[in-house]
Amino acid sequence: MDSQSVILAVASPPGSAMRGIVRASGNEACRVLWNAMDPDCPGSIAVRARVRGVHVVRLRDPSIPALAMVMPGPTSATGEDCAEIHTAGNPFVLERIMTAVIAHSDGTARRAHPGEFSVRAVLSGRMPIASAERVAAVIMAETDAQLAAASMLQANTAEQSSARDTDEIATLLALVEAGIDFTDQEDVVAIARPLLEERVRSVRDRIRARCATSAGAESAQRAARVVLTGAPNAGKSSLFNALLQHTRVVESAHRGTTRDAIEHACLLPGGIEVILVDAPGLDDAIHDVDVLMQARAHDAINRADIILVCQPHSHNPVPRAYESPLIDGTHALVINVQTKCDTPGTASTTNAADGISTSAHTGDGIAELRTAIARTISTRAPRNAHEFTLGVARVALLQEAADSLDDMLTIDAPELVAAALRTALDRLGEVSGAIPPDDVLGRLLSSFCIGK
Ligand SMILES: Nc1nc2c(ncn2[C@@H]2O[C@H](COP(=O)(O)OP(=O)(O)OP(=O)(O)O)[C@@H](O)[C@H]2O)c(=O)[nH]1
Ligand SMILES: [Mg+2]
Repeated sequence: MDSQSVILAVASPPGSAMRGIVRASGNEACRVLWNAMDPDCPGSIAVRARVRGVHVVRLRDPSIPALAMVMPGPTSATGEDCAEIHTAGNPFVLERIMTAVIAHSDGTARRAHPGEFSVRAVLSGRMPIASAERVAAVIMAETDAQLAAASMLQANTAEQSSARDTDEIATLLALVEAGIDFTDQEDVVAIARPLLEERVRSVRDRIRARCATSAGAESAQRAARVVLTGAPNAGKSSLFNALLQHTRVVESAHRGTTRDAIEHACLLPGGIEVILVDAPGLDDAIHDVDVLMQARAHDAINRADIILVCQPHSHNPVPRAYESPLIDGTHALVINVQTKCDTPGTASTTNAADGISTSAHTGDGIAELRTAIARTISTRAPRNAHEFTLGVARVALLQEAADSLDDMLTIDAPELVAAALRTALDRLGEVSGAIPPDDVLGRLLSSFCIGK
């Protein structure tokens, strides 16, 4: 990761507003921003001299007045010199400023990657990794439940639990190393293998339990996958298009038209974005190509957060629910949908037990179904506060620590046992807030937006 460049980003929200902000961080940040200003104006000279505070300046291109805010390192948010230009919140003007600043920087400045300001803050020790994850979770939150979950990312709880495990592994490592170093001395007894295994198993189980209760954190931070399933010809593709409010997939009277899972982002009431997935109809596979189709359908269901079980509206007074062991076996939430409710001879009902009645042809029930999906997502609350005490990046580190302890249990050579314990110790050290390696930052980066 390049940490020398001055990084630049528009740090105000997209679109027009009263005020727009161009943010810069890096040890040359003040000089780089000064390059884009009228050099003789007193405010610009103060910027160039890295004088902390707010200065009135005039930009060169476009020639407009602006405010420049200077926050010299190491006490700035990123630990480096930070400077901002505050001006009219016009996206075109902000882009012109970005381009001009980069053009006049002699290669010193470049656009920031998503989350790069926060990464620099973590690397300089100005922000613990747990806080960075909290920022990421707040940015990604789309519902009240997710916002509540983000505020539950309690660094201290995670750090306290891992400190106990870290102590135990450090003790075991010391005992194993004592065995290696002093086996020729009578008064130093290496830890007996059965006792070592018992203690390692119990730390590993504690770590795995924490990973399991934190698994909800990831799903709270990404768009939910809403998968349409049911028998061939049930009207899934037509419903998919109706929910999207434009024709995206082929619908036809021919059974088995949809042969692959097709996904598309869909905006629901309340501004909730989901990934809508149209899948092949569930059927007994006969031909080779059908086997592949069914595999795609199964995979889509397994990855679903919400399943729309589609069944054509029944002429019978009590319709039999569509059944599939595959659907029964998932953790996804199920919404039953009765399709084709416009078919002659059927009465339209919106009964929770029978499912929501819809017609892709007349549009009946589509708004209700969109609202029902949005409501289901909003109530997809964390089951308890412990689920959200860790962020995604740290859960991955805990899993690596537990894997390393698993490896240790299969190894006999004391040197390799010590190496496996040390790996577990390192991973736990990273969880408790030591400088994280690049790949952990990479995971964080991918979930941030530019300017943070
Ligand atoms: N009357 C009526 N017909 C519908 C409705 N929705 C779908 N159909 C018809 O039902 C047939 C199957 O529709 P599709 O949407 O392609 O069904 P599907 O479930 O995607 O089918 P496969 O991809 O083969 O599994 C088509 O002839 C559609 O015109 C509806 O709301 N009302
Ligand atoms: Mg289809």
